[in-house]
Amino acid sequence: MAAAAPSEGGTVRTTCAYCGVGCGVAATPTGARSALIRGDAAHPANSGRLCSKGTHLGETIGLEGRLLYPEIGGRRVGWDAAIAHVADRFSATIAEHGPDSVAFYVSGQLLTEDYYVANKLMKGFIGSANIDTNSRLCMASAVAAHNRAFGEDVVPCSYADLEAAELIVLVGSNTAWCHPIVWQRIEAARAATGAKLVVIDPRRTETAERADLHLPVRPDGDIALFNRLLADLRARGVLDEAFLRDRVATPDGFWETLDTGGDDGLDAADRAAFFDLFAAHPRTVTLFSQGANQSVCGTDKGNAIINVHLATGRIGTPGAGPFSITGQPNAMGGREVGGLASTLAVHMGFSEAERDRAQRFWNAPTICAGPGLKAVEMFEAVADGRIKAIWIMATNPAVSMPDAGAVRAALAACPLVVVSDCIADTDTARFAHVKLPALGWGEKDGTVTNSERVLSRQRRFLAAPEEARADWDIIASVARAMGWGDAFAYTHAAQIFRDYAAQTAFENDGARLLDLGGLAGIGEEDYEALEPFQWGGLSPFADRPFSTPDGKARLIAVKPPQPRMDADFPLRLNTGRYRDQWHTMTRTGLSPRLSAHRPEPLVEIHPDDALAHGIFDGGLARVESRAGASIYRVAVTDTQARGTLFVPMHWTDSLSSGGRTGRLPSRDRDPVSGQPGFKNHGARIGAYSPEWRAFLVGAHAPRHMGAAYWTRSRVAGGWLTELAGDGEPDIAALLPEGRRMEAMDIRRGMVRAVVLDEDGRLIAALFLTRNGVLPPRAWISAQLGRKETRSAELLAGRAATPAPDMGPIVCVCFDVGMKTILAAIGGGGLLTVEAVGQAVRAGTNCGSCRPAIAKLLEPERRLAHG
Ligand SMILES: Nc1nc2c(c(=O)[nH]1)N[C@H]1C(S)=C(S)[C@@H](COP(=O)(O)OP(=O)(O)OC[C@H]3O[C@@H](n4cnc5c(=O)[nH]c(N)nc54)[C@H](O)[C@@H]3O)O[C@H]1N2
Ligand SMILES: Nc1nc2c(c(=O)[nH]1)N[C@H]1C(S)=C(S)[C@@H](COP(=O)(O)OP(=O)(O)OC[C@H]3O[C@@H](n4cnc5c(=O)[nH]c(N)nc54)[C@H](O)[C@@H]3O)O[C@H]1N2
Ligand code: SF4
Ligand SMILES: [Mo]
Repeated sequence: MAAAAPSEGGTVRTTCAYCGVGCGVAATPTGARSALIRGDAAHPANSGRLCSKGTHLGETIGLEGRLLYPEIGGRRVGWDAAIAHVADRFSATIAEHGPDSVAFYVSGQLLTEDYYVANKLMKGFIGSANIDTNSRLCMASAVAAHNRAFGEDVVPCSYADLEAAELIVLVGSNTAWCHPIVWQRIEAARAATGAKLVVIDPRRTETAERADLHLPVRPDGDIALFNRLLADLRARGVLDEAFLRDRVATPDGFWETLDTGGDDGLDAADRAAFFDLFAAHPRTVTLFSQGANQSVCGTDKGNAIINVHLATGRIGTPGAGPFSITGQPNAMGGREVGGLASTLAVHMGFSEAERDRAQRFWNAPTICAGPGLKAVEMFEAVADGRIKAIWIMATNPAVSMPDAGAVRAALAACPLVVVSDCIADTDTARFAHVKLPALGWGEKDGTVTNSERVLSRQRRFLAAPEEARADWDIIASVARAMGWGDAFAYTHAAQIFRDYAAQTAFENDGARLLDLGGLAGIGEEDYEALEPFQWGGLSPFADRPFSTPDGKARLIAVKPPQPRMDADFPLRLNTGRYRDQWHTMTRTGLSPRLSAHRPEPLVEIHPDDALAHGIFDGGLARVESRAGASIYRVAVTDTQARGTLFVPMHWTDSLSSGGRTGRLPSRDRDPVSGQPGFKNHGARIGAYSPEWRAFLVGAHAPRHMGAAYWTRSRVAGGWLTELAGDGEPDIAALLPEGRRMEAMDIRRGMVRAVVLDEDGRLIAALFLTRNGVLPPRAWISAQLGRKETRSAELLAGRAATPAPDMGPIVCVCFDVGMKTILAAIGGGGLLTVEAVGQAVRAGTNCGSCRPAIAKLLEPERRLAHG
């Protein structure tokens, strides 16, 4: 790998703000708040490639919506006052109610340095372990499964294993959408080596569409499937007896009690095809993600997968292993530092010896007594008053926690809520007594670790805006104000990194694989220039004992769960992600291009279920669970299994009314890891038939919509809002001041209104109907800010000579719609994604839409192949 300079000719090498693939980014500032974004060709994760989210990072670095000054009670204050207030209130609460009456709720989007300082403050100085992270909602089950099997939370694989594998199995991972560069590596490897792909997912995702074999497992049917696979491999004699003898401890009675009952929901033929593939290909990588982790039996799922790899010796050799991929950019760094309630620090637990070791290393006045409260329990403790002060950093729990309504009630009743964020008006910040402005991506400096244990620098290439400060700096300032000046005298991220690296090595003596002792003396210049570095090597357990006392890995006996059923809520609700949105949309929601792919939250439902419930494609439906209700646009699709629904996690109260999925999931969680089961809840659905429907495009979005349903998404000149409601719509309230023209179309029950500014530029347009068809959104949105368009056209909502409707946008880089692609395929007899790219450019930049194009090509290909 070429050792490129960290910054050269104004270009700064950093890493992507989004997923755990951890792609290298080369950013070249082009103005105070703008930059040219490219992939970093020298980064081992992506070798220069970026997906749609990474490609469009430049659209999200403006100052729109930013929190720029500290606030107490909604009023701007100076930093000194804010820090003193937080420190005094935390100190007073601890003095009166003890250390466990306060908590930090942090995030895999913090840097390793931020995490380290927060963890040290809470566990060593405040003396509580009440620090947990949104990784509890994300990786906790994988962490617990690793600890049970390997004795340490170590991912035993590398991306290079994908290129060396003969068989790649994806369990509960929509890789094409959520880890797109890993996906591109998988697709390239398949093309080069002919490796086979199996996708295990109840939904036929774009990932599954591309598989050699898709197994539409029933929700939480994975343990039944993997236990049967294990028994089948044993019966065939393909277990690795030598590996089992030398490297694995098998509990007594493990084979005799291996539970192969339980319903995986699969056809016998599909299951047999999978077992044949598995038996035939020793070089197997099993990637798993949220379909495994986010389950009330998530830890057991992880171990069911790991068991199969241990028993076949498919671990620690090139092209083989169980590979949990991380979600957030620094989920792994948080696990390494130990900023979770269930680890002490640097892969250590809470034994007497470990607590003593951490206390001595930190030179701390105290040390937490044992594990702290995990995320769901933490907010329950806020609700019942055990926790009286909480500091939330870099996460939006009012949206992303299960039963988020209960979280909101807890925050509303909490005496002190401190929120550190980059964005001013998040749903969580609405509950904050104190808001602290944090530096965001491109402004902050530190390190992150990706899914394959590669530690990379995130580097600053933008100036700090106004008064925003680094998270570690904010936390250290509060620690100093609480009286711990010596231990938190940090002035540079490199000092913190050195402490962290030293702690991983402190009295380690080979007990823990995580040992960054070699970096403990790193100077500021070398830290600045630090190249991506993989700890543990490509294959950590290839030639090294496992991290258990006897050096052997463990098979763990796991049982398939009872199917979850609820007669009043007979459908199974699954929740997850869209290709081009990131979590609660505080960044991706600002990008018009990223918003084009899925402008509204959809509930996906099988055609038979839609028919049975009287709901239709494009209509609206109310989804209800025991925790709450939400409204979605309906997408009827046979990619959804019968009896199941899928909704996205992304929309917030800032971006919708009623479209917020966080209302629906219950607090049910895995007993070992404490991770909530976001993917399998009881639900019911019914049509929502509003008296009127409307859409509004405008330079600014009104704050109050007066509609039962509204959701908004970004378009080039402003916002596109979809609305629906009952009774008389308050049209005047929806429109801004300006020169208004209106047309009533009584026959179609349609109201059309446009507003121009004094220069004649379009600033808003509203189309409302009681029973008709609304015009397409794209053309009128594109007129925002323009003054050339004739008013008759504006009121019609379409051009006098309409351009062909290009359909929903598939390729966001080049704005290519589905109808354009289908026309090119049909007209040119195209058979490959490459040919489509040559014809209409779609798929030729970031490549995130290539699976969607491949899907559009299927009918043509089937015809061609007879
Ligand atoms: N575009 C985009 N990418 C992202 C993110 C984002 O917000 N947007 N977030 C990042 C983060 S933090 C994370 S954690 C990852 C998550 O990445 P993924 O885990 O790939 O994403 P999800 O959509 O949450 O869920 C994956 C799949 O699990 C399936 N599933 C549900 N139940 C089951 C089951 O019982 N068994 C099996 N086998 N499968 C099941 C779902 O149908 C879904 O398709 O994505 C990261 N990347
Ligand atoms: N229903 C359902 N819910 C889910 C999931 C699901 O699949 N289904 N998935 C879960 C998973 S896996 C995850 S990871 C979570 C994610 O959920 P969240 O962590 O709540 O989601 P984000 O929108 O990423 O929130 C990050 C916040 O941090 C801010 N921020 C960004 N960078 C910085 C920074 O450097 N410093 C500070 N102080 N703030 C910053 C952003 O503006 C934003 O407000 O959601 C979980 N919730
Ligand atoms: S795959 Fe996409 S979102 Fe994930 S790190 Fe790479 S560029 Fe960023
Ligand atoms: Mo995540």
